Amino acid sequence: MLKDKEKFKEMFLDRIQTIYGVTIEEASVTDKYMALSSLIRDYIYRNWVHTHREYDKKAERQVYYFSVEFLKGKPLGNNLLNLGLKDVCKEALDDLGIDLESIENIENDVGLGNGGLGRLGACFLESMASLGIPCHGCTIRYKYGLFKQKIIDGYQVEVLDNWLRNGNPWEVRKTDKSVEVKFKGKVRVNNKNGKMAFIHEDYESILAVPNDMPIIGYRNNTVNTLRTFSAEPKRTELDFTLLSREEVQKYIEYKHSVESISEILYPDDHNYEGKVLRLKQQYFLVSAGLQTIIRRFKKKGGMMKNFHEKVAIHINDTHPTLAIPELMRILIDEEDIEWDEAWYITTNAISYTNHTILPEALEKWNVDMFKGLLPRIYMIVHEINERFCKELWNRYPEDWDRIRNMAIINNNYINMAHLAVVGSYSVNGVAKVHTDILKNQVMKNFYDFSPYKFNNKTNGITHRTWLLKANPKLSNLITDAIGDKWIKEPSSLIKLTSYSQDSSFKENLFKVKKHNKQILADLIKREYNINIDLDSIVDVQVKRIHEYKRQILNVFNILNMYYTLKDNPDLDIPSRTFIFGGKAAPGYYMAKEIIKLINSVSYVINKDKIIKDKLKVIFLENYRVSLAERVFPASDVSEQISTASKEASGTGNMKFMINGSITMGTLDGANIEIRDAVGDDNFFNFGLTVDEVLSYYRNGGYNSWDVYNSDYRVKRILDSLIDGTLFGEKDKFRMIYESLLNNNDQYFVLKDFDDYVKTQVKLQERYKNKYKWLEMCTENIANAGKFSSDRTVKEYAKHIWKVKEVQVEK
Ligand code: GL9
Repeated sequence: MLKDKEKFKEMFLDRIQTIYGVTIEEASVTDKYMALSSLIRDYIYRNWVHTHREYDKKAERQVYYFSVEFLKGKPLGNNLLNLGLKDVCKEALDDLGIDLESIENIENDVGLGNGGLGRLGACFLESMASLGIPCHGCTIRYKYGLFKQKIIDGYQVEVLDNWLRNGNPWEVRKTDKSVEVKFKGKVRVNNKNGKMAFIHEDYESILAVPNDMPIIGYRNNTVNTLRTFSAEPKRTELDFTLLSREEVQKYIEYKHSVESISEILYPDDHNYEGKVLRLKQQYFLVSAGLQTIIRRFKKKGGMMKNFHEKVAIHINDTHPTLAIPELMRILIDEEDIEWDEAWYITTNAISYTNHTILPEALEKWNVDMFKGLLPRIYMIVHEINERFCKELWNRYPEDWDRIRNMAIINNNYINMAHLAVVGSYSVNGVAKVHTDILKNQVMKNFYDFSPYKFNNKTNGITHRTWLLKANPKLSNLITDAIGDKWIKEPSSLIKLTSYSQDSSFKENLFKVKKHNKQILADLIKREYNINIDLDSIVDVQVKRIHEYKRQILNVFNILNMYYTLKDNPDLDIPSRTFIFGGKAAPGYYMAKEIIKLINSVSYVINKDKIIKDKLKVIFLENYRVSLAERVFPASDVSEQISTASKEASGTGNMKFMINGSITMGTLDGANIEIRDAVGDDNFFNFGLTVDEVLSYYRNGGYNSWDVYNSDYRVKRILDSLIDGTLFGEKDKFRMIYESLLNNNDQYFVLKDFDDYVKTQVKLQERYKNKYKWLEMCTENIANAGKFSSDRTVKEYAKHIWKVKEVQVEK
């Protein structure tokens, strides 16, 4: 019914009036947004229920994807697109004098994630819904998503992201499906007829209330679910008049402590902090998730001994690893199943993805803290460890070093990655090189012990969000050339290869890029009052700010260009626009200094008339999914310059590629596979390789002072960080200076500098040949199909989860 414009208008107007009690003239943009979104949500409701019924009937196995992060962005536009309602909605609203874009703009990003890992989860959910893979996302309904970033005086300032302030029109609260999660207390062991029973007593009880958000497949009647849990006190309707002051006080404390569990998303990426609240969040998620899954499974007549055959539990990184002991607990304590059988079911239900090898990100929980919070779960982890170590002993008698090295509990800490590997049937990395590093270095012992568990699943992105939605002009151009099959089958983008020599296609591609640059330029003008040259090379590095991602290297190249231009303002080079965006973890001082450095460089360069506007540097405030959708389509160059071996995969690299940007990159993560796909001629590669970096690390690094002393450019740049010549203040960026020189440049910034600069010069030369450049763009788009998350999730479904696609009929 919504497919008809007149009907659409009628229903929309009706909703505004009945729900918000206002006329269309009186309605605020928020009223209109709420009305529109809730209208769409109700419209899909039948398909939503129907999808789940079809899954129960037809699916042999269903997937539950556990992740503490899902970075969705704004749902409205995606939902309209996937339902095929975008055009009719726009036309209907136009008739009413309402601009759809302004409604989309006021929607809050669903920012329940930090970066790549959380965004990957969101891409996977979209792809799975679009393919009809029976998958349900499970996460925490954080009251505040990732902080909003303000830049004040060049520094990052964090502001709470109160994304639920106006309510969330997409979610449906399922109070009746709430479950109880238990913390603290004691475990009493009962010996019943020679059988042990474990009774958890004096615990603190918390209610986990599910809220479901629809994940709408692309024009296939399928609506999957993202279930988010909020933590709430068990007793809500208290009669305070009957309570003493102390009791009221105690209740309020209890309420706060409960609610704090689902209050904030930890804003740290790649950084593990042993905070008890985080452990609470992790257990809260897996316990609530598993309980609702099992309840539904049994209600549908499932037998627990077959649980693993019907249910696949996937843990996205180690954060939900407690799913392993929690499933054991439920099977043993509640379902009365013996250890061995419970272990069989658990280790055939659970699979695990590792997303990083950075040691600072690997979770290790202090035993005493863990025991206090989760006494019964600790007993189970302890037992898993005992049994595992025995097994190791049988296999490697007397090899104590190895056993200690592989143990789950060691030195009073619980190693969550070890628990994840031991308790799951599949362990995958997220790009070939990352999986190789896991197998041959970081988890070598585990790979030797159980090689059959390890496999690679190179990441992907949903091309429907990142191309079809974000870049409609390019999508139309592609469809005009090769038809629209690529929307459902992204591998058919390869047909564009034959257009790489077609000058009219390339001319159009050029126009599309320029159009997208104009949109971004307008935004930059509006927000920062900076003019950017549409003919300049738009060179972009957007991602979390981190030393290993080496924003500093990018800045150093810019400073080098700046000095070169100052020395010779008439140099014949294409003008360049360097764009940065990204958040720093609030407690990560170095990352915050890097933001200040970028802003300071931007300030100095943008106002310098001598270089004749040949260089512009912009730091985009509050980089997030919805802003990213403006950035990728407008970019020419994609900066993917992490220290080789550090970036497990990267996914921004893929979003750039599919929008026709050329990668300037190290051979790290999925960059390697991108280069293999497009070929050396269509990729600018520089820097140390993984093997070289690892070999340096084994031999204690290198001496960065040597580079300082031998390369006058490096010396000049580094000196300017502290001598006051550029930034007007002595010692301004001493912290960065020290990390590169006296702390030995852990990330090889200075080591890779020369090659990076040379490769940037090569890129500039190549840009001068417009058609050659456009040929490269075309090749990149043509080969981006394999980096669609459709490909990735199909691999997960086939090789890890063993689930089949289900077609949902109308
Ligand atoms: C990450 C890796 O660092 C990325 O290289 C990878 O692409 C993504 C998704 O697999 O996972 N691991 C990780 O902890 N983060 C990643 O981006 N961090 C954040 O999500 C902030």
